[in-house]
Order: sequence, then C-alpha cells, then structure tokens
Amino acid sequence: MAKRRFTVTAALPYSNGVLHVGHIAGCYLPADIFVRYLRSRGDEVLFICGSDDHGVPLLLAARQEGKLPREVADFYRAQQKRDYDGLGIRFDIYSGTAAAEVHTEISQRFFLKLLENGHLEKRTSEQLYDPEARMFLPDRYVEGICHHCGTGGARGDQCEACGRLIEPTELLQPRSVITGATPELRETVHWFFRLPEFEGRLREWIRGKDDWRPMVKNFSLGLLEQGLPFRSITRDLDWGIPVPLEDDPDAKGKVLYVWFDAPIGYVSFTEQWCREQGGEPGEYERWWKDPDCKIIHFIGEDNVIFHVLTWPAMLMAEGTFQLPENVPANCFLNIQFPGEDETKISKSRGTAIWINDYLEQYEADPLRYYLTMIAPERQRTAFKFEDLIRRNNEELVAALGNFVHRNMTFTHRYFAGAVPPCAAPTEQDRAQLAMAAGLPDRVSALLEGYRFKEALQEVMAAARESNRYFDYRQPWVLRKEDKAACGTVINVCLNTIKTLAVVMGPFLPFAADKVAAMLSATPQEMAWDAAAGLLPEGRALGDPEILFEKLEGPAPDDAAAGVPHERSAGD
Ligand code: B3M
Ligand code: ZN
Repeated sequence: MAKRRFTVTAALPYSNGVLHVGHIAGCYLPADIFVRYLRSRGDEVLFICGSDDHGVPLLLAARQEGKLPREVADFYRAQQKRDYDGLGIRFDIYSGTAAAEVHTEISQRFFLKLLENGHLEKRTSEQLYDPEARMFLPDRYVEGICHHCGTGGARGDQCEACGRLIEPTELLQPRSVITGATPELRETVHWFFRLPEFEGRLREWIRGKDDWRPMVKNFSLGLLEQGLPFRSITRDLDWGIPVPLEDDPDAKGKVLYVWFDAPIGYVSFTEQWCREQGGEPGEYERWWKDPDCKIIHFIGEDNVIFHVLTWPAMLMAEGTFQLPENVPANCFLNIQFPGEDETKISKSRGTAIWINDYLEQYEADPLRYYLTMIAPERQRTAFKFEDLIRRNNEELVAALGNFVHRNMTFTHRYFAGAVPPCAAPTEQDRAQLAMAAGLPDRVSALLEGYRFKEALQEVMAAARESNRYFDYRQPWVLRKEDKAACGTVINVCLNTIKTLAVVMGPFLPFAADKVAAMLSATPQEMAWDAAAGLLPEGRALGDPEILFEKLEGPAPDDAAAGVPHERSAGD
C-alpha cells in the first residue's frame, strides 16, 4: 500500500484534574491504537495532544485549591503526562495552551485573520454579572436550567444532557457558581464569530462524509437544521489569550474564549514540536495546510459540536487550512459497581477509577484491552471492574497468553528453543497458516474504518482458533510418533504467534514487545506488511515470558453484566 501522511489529535483535557478511565476510553486510547497501527504500516504520523489550560474550568479549580491558575495547570499537566506514559499512550508532544510559547502568537494571528476576513463582529450585549463577586459570569461560572431541553444543572457554555451550546443569558433560573447569587445583566463589549455564514458550506461538507460515524454526522446535521447562532469568542476574564487589539479600548481586560483558542492549540503544539526538531518557523503548515496530509480529530461525544461545526467554520473563515478528514467521537463511558446501578463517572460523586490508582496495582495492557472491548463507539457502555478482571483471565490469559506460552515452552523443551522446519504441511497446517496470513488485512479493514472493538475481536478470534488448531493437531502426541510433523505444527504456531504479535501491537503494545523479544524478531519483521512473513527455520528464540498475569479481583457478577443502553447524543 502507498504510504500516507496524517496529523492525529486527541482532545485537549482541561488541566484541572487527573485522568480517569472515561477519558482514556473516550479518545486517548483509540487515537493511540490508530497511530500505532499507521506507524506499523509505515505511514508518516504526527500525534498531537496537550492540556487545555484556559477558561473557567481552570479558574474554578484554582479558586478551589487556593492556587494560581498557572500552578494548577502545570501541576495537572505533569500528572496527566505520567498517566499517558504509564498506559503506553505515546504522543509526539504533550504540551499545554498555557505552556506552549507559540500558542499566544498563533491564536492572536488566527483571531486577526478572521477579523480581517470580515468574519467577526464587535457587539455590545448584556451579560450575566455577579454583584457580590463583582465580575462577569461567563461559561461555567453560572448554572441553571437548559432552555433547550429543560434539564437542571446545565452550565453556561453547554448542556451535558442534550449536548447543545448555551449562552449564559439563555439559562433559566441562573445562579452564580461562585457566590450562589442571582446574576444581574450588565452591558459589555465582545467579538462575535459570524457562525451562521458557514451553515451551507458545513452542511455540504458533512453530508459528503460517508465514512463518518452516524452519531457524529446526524448530531451535527441536526444542529445545522436548527440554525447556528452568532458565537461570542471573547470573555471578561484575566486568564487566557489577550484580545490582540492594543489600540481598541474595548479590548482591554478581554481574553479569547477557551473554545476559540483550545483547538488552535493543536496547531500551536505542532509548531512547537517542529521547532523542537530544529525546524524553521511555520513548519506546522506541512501538517495543517497540505491536502495530502489527513487530519483526524479523536474526541468524546460532548466535543462533537466544536470539532464538527465551530472549529471547521473557524478553519473555513481563516481560509488557508485543511478541514479534518474524520472526527471519530466516542460516547461517554459509564461505570457500574457490584450491586449498584450503572451511573455516570463523576469526580464529585466518587464514581471514577483514576489511572494513577489503577497503574499502582496493575499493568497497562489489561486496561487497554478491556477499554477497547467495551469501547463506547456507538452508544454508552459501562465499565465494571470485575469484568476487567474476568476478561483478563478468561481471554487475555486463557486464549492469547496461553497460545504463546504453550508453544514457546514446547519449542524450548523439545526443539532446543529454535524454530523447527515446516516439513510436508497437511491441509490443516496450510489452513492455519492461511487464516493467520489473512489476519492483518481483516484487522486493517476494521481499523481503517475506526472500528477498534471489532478489530480487537478479530485478533482474539484468531487466537482462539489457533488454540483449537493446536489442540486438534496434538503436538504432544505427534512428538512421539512423528517428530517432523510435530515440528511442522510448532513452526505453524510460531509463525501464527508472530502475526498475532504484529496485529495486537496497536492494542497491547507491552505484550507485543515481549512477544517480539521472545521470537528474536527485528523491527522490520514486526512491520504490518511483514506480519505474515515467515520466521526463518532454525531461528533461536528468546526465553519464554508470561504475557499476562492472572488477576485477583472482585468475583465476576454475571447478574450485573450490563447490556449497553442505546443513546444518541441528541437525547
Ligand atoms: N478541553 C475537553 C472537555 O470538554 C476540552 C477539549 C478541548 S479540545 C480542543 O472536557
Ligand atoms: Zn439541554
């Protein structure tokens, strides 16, 4: 296959906290799997992420912790980095919108370009003001009832229940999050983005995307149907990117809205990475303006509106960028504890499983495995810890780990640890080799369609089939009756293991590395296109190693084994 070029991003988490399993299942793990797969194929990929350091979420955390916003951002950004590292999620750069020096300049230039192109409008409007705290209350500083769907506890930027955007002044029964006061209206000046101008182009662009997930496509087309509002893209805050209009007194004390500067962060971090590689200023353009480079944004369901409507509209308005090729979004991951109902993952309610806690006790691969197998690709699904333990033991250990282990130990015991020749293969031997040889293409086809769960199921089905082949051919019996035939079976199995190791690499990178070492395989042999290439006969193998440990945990609770419930983001 021809080599391609990709810019892959994963949503920038707010640096107001550490990461839990829901974050990872939402976009970081699928993005990492996709990137590892592309790299194994030999495609050129830049994998960009970092923290979203601006906006009210950060200010609320700083207020709560009695720290400066920058301290909070730096602290959590470093924690998040450790969590990703521990899980084997390997970005080329993990920066932050308050950490990347170029971000201020790139965001301000973007703003000015939109202004110059006539897509911004300065307006005086009435905004919510907290008379006790003596400040305006943008975004999450205010809560109330969503005027779209009537759900309470909606925040002044977006309603979690219906996913739609909210202007604080539209909230019913608004309340200041800081003082609890009922806000009053005060006049202030802001810059608005003429989003409605882009409705037609957005609709046409989205309609043409036949390979997008239906949830992503239908949700955004539905919003376009209702019409897009003018969006205010500046705020009365003292934390953020200053509005770059020194000569305009109205710009004093205003910063860019966090959802304006955050997606530009993808571009800034790219430029930061280029410069760290010794590049000239502006080299990010190769990753953002070249039609031959495909841009893929991995996100969670609540971010669809921003990545499919407002950000592409910003890109259209700027005029020189490419639009994303795909925006694979996952639904939310819920959680279920034994004997309890499925519930949202929530920090305040204590229903989160934190990555740093998990990694203190367990390896990364079982979590990567489980989160992919329950990936909320089409609907919400529920995380159950006892299910993770059960599936690790019954699937990773009993199928995949066992197949590798039984063949490695057999080879060491009876073939002096070297790959035996494949002499006179039978029909079954050939069928097994053919099954393995077809595996990379079957997995590829699913990964290219962003069907990560099914791709991993395909790998596991191959592992189970391989165990059946081993049991059917009974090499432990053949060993005494026909040593050459026994050697053929082991040869076939070792070659199957090599193929399995390559295709499981994107999902289970730590285990795949162990297998590569056991097979003394070179990086070239482990490339996707070489997955079905045969191991040389006589190759000396490394020592057998356990791939997956059996885990102890809460007893599997079959009654609680929940069925994912259907839900569209528009509910
Ligand atoms: N910071 C994530 C969130 O909504 C948000 C993503 C920004 S991606 C440019 O929690
Ligand atoms: Zn709502």
